[in-house]
This record gives sequence, structure tokens and C-alpha cells, in this order.
Amino acid sequence: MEAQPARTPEREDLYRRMAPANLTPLWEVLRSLITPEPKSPVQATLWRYDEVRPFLLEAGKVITAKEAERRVLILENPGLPGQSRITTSLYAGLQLILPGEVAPAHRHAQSALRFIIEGSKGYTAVDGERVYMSPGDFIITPSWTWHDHGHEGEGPMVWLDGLDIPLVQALDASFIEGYGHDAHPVTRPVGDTLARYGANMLPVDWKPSRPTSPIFSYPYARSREALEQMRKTAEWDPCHGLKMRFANPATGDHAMPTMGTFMQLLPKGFVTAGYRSTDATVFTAVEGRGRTRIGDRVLEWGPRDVFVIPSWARHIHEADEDAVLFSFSDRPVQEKLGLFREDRGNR
Ligand code: GTQ
Repeated sequence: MEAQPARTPEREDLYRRMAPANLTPLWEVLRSLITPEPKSPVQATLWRYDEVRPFLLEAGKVITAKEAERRVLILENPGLPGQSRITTSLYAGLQLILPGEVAPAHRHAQSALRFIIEGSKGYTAVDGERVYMSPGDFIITPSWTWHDHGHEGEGPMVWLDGLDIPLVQALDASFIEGYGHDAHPVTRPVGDTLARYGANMLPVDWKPSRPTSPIFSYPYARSREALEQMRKTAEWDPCHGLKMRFANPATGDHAMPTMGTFMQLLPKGFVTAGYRSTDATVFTAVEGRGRTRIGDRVLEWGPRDVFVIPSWARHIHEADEDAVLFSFSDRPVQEKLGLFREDRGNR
């Protein structure tokens, strides 16, 4: 590429005179607009659950889920201050609901995923069907479906929220609507959707009506069992250990149109080969301890910690114990736009 053109008095004068006409010269900004490779402001960051949890519980004392609508502490990337983003395209937060509380029904254009961190007997209801949540479960709230959350158990219930808020913001396509009552009426029994769509069968004449998986709960027991069974073949991928992608059973595509979701097993002592991809990725550890090295940064993680790896940042994972990581990114979007790239080279 040519060098950055100099700013001369003649040029500066021209820029000043054209500005009121809403014009600005490309050659002043081209090199920052179109970079030779991703130059992300996102910083590799880790949130230790031990550090976050006391703040969450304190939030539980100062505001109810109902008043907050959603009592969530946003995991804000320090490279994107004030933007409520964990990556350029994705939002993440930790949501708390306490026994007896409700987070009132609403629906929005943004898709949400929940990954359960702590607690049991809490539920989320999607379009009239309750799903009870347990640690490690991956739950989907598709775009524009009514959803409310409640808690019939004891102790705090906490989950990781992942939403495509910044993506929808970039497209100026945001809508939200309140239902007007705390809970949407229950119209289907617990377990109905998983029976219909989650048993490797589909209702015979059923056709998908939206781009999101018809299954909205992927229980941890099932995901974990799959990983445990597969480890017997010991076909470890050098970059990923054993990594699975949550799928829409109707299409084989990602479970959600805007967010790819993954679960991987790294056996004790495994050190992955260097890997980078264009999808900045949010991880949370379900089991095990280890660390992720990104350049000279080392993120030491254990169960319930959340960390984020920026786009195109080469990293390796090291597992000190058998480790299970859940992760999500905007990969489905990048794949559909022909933008996704990965680099499995070590250097
Ligand atoms: O649970 O519906 O973290 O609407 C942010 C916005 C959660 C939710 C968030 C939301 C929700």
C-alpha cells in the first residue's frame, strides 16, 4: 500500500470547506478503515466468578429482578468502555434471579443464549413453555419469542447471557415489546419441545418456520455424555481437543442464526496447538482448571469463570485437569457472509 498522504495547508483547507457538505476524504482514513488483518479494540479479558459473584449478590439486595426487568451485570470489554459489549458484535452478562422472583415477560429482536452457571429450580419460559435450568445447560431464546424467568428453588440462580445486541445495533433493527404481565401463560408442558425435536426425530409434517433451532434447551447431561463417549476414540484435534458445535436438528446449521455455540473437552495435561479465527469468542469453563495464552497474556481459568479472546488473536489452551469449555461467537454470521477465516498454523 502507498504511504499515508501528508496533510498540506491546501488539502486541510479543502477538507474544512467540504465538511459542511457532509463530505470527507477517503485517503485520510483508508488505512484505518481497511486493515491488512483484523485490528480489534477487544482485549483478552477474564472475569473470575469469585470476584463477580459478591457484586451480583449485592445487586440482588439493591434491586429486584422485576424492577430491573433483567438483573444483569454486563461483562464489558475494557477495550470497548461504555459500549456494553464483550466483543465488537456480541453482548454478555451474568444474570441473577432469587427465589420467588420473576423477570417479567418481554420479547425482542435480539436473540439470547443462556448458559447456566449456578443454582437449580429456576426456569425460563419461552413462548409458553418452561425450561428448568441446571448448571451447564445451554438454553436459547430465539428472536421475537416471549420470555420470562422465574425461580422456584433456593439460593441464587445465575446464568451467562449472550446476546447479539451490538450486531442488531449495527443493523439498526432493534425492537422490544413488554407482554404487560409478569408471565406469559403456560401453554405447553415442561419437556414438550425437547420430546418433539430433541430425540433425533421430528414431527412428520413439520417444517422449520424460523432460522433458530426448534430445541431451546440442550441439557448438560446430554452434551457431557456425548463428549465422554467420544473421548474413547481419542481423536484429539490439535487445536481444540474434542470440540462440538450445537446444531439445529432441522437444518444441521448452527443452533442460532447469529451466534455459534460450542462445547469442548480438553483432557488433563492437553496443550492445544496455536489457533486463531476471525470470530472473537467468549468462553466459560464448566469443569476443570487451566489457562489460555494469548501473546504475552495468560488467562488462568477455573469453573464458572468467563473469558474472551479477540478476533485473530492466536492462542493456546492448557488443561491442568479434564476441562469442559462452553463458548460462543458470531461465527454463523461470518460464515454466511463469506468472512470467516481461521488459521491453524502454530506461527
Ligand atoms: O433475559 O431477556 O442480559 O432482554 C439482556 C437483555 C438478558 C433477557 C440480558 C435481555 C435479557
